[in-house]
Amino acid sequence: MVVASPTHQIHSEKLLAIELPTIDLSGERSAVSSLIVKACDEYGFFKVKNHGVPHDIIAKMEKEGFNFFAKPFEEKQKAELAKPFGYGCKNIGFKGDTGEVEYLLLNTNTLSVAERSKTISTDPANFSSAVSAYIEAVRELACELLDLLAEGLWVPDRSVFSRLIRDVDSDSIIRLNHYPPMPMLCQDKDSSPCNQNKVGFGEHSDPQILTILRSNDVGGLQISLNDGAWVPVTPDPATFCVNVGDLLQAMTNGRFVSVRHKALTNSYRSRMSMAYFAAPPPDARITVPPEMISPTKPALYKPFTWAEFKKAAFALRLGDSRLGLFRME
Ligand code: GA4
Repeated sequence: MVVASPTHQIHSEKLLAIELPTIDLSGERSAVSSLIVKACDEYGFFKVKNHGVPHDIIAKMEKEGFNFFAKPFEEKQKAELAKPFGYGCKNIGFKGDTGEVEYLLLNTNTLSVAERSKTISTDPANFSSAVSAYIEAVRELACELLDLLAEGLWVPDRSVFSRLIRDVDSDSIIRLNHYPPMPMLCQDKDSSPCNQNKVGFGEHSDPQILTILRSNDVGGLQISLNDGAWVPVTPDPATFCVNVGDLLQAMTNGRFVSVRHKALTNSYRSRMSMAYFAAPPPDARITVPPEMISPTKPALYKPFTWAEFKKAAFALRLGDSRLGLFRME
């Protein structure tokens, strides 16, 4: 059992530190799949190690990211946000949300990455090959995790979830978030910091199926547990942090919950995270495997397509909950 150990409490916000489950993917398959299901049941968030994504692929991607964010603002703006893809600074989505973050949002389609690279890098071929290699490796990891999930849930159609991601029309995206250092505004008398870390990316859940996140060694990610406590996630560049998205909540008939999370800036150091959001093709119908519906667990959500869900997500604010719109009456 994972035990929550209170470390510090800052002002009125309850802040606990727990270690999320770290799952070793090199373990025995059926044990690994049970651990993943358990982590999704208990937290909706977990870390994976021995994940099979080669270190040099991650390192190249990270280097390209840092090189890009180190450029002067005017240069970065050349990769202008052709909504929704490209470079964005502080503005999130279309409904007025903001945060202390700059980012690059890219479609995972190889041709589109190659085209976009021309405005992002002075060496577009290099940028595009780093991004494509990263996308391919992380997609493989996402599919493997989804297959393990199906196995752990005893769904006979083992590729029921991963098939959506492998589809050539999959709408998966990749996002590099850079949180520049933001000095804290105050320090209380016993010199423990006041809760002045700025919000880099506000509280939200991810709309897609699964998110695979990797960050440098600077913390900032916090997840919300169901009792309302915010839990900082210890950064670990050697692992990927995985979380359930809204669609996986719908596809498991509400068994797994897409957990709300946020990212705060650090006072002294830059945080950079790279998130792969695994999504189905726009016209894919989001349904629940029949084994997950029973007279005692009737269908919670109406069937809908990813395009319909995405439209609803973009019409709402970042922190709004969207699945409620698709609940059965
Ligand atoms: C959250 C997850 C991904 O970063 C993202 C975000 C998207 C955006 O930044 O454009 C959204 C946000 C995210 C959820 C609700 C909508 C859409 C901003 C926003 C207000 C790229 C995504 O797919 O959904």
